[in-house]
Amino acid sequence: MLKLYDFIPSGNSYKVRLLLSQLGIPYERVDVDILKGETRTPAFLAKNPNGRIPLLEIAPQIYLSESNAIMYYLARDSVFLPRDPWHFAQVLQWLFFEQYSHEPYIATARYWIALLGREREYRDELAKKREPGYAALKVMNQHLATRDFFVADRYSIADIGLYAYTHVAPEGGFELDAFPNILTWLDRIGSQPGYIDIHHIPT
Ligand SMILES: N[C@@H](CCC(=O)N[C@@H](CS)C(=O)NCC(=O)O)C(=O)O
Repeated sequence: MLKLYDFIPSGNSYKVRLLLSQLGIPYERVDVDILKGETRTPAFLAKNPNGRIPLLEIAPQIYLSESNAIMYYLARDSVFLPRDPWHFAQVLQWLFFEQYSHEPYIATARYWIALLGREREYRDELAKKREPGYAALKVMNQHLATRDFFVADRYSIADIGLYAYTHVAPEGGFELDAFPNILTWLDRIGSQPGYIDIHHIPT
């Protein structure tokens, strides 16, 4: 059985939990508390030298890291990943966008404020996250002006990848009210079959 090394508040981990739920794939969940340094123990570093979750054990001692790579692995033969090269490449485009232009700003701000509770301490660093974070939201909002989903007008792992940290962006101080297309899209994602919210602990 697949084993997911996971931390419930993590948006990167949530991408994988949400996809596994929607694929109906059973798995074992191993809680790794990043706030207690559990990703940096010798035992965990032997599994993922990069010291981060999510981490998927696809067979005994065969590990895959990086949330978006894990989503690709799980979704490869499913309706959540288009097969034709043009749409497949667009899914990659949005997943790379998420990791380079979105997550470093929106997720990091949430981590400092909501998970660490250190808004005051990180005030200057947080200020630097605002402009690029809002720029990413603007790009998403524009794209969604004429589409229901990010690629090929079908729900895909591109949507899951972007949903994970966008829907909790206000926890990092990013207000979404000025982005009506994003708000409608968030509702649309929340009504997909098999949807679970980020707090849901799979049994
Ligand atoms: N690019 C990676 C980022 C993974 C990541 O940053 N994981 C964080 C939690 S969201 C983590 O494990 N932090 C613990 C640490 O750095 O020790 C992905 O998409 O999976």
